[in-house]
Amino acid sequence: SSPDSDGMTPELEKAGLLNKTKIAEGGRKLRKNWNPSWVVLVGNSLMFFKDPKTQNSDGWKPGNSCPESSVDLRGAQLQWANELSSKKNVFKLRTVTGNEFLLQSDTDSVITEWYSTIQKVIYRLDKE
Ligand code: I3P
Repeated sequence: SSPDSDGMTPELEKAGLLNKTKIAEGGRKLRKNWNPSWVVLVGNSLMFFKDPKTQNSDGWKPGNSCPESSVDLRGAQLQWANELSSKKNVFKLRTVTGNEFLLQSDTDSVITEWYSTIQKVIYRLDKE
């Protein structure tokens, strides 16, 4: 049987390595601290894992390790934000709770794919 034969496990949309910094918590501005993060988009959630080396690229294994943090994409806002960084290919994700993250990749195709995939999930949730 498939790993999701009960239909209860949310679908893995995308996973990969991005540079990440949180820039606001509950609307309060934070000091930037860029770090590589293993980012996993599953169901309505974007999850950030600390150590990319403990993850495998071909899948998301629940119980493998604990996400460092998790973002609910319902009502979230996504926008390109190259003016907010000296780095290229930066977008900003803002949650309904006022948490803001910058995500970045030096590879153009990687960041555009992440942007459109996250945007698709946000649109889907808006319509529900
Ligand atoms: C910050 C660090 C960040 C930089 C940020 C600096 O300095 O260099 O990488 O953001 O610029 O303030 P520090 O390590 O002393 O905190 P970018 O790489 O995104 O440009 P900023 O203050 O203009 O956001």
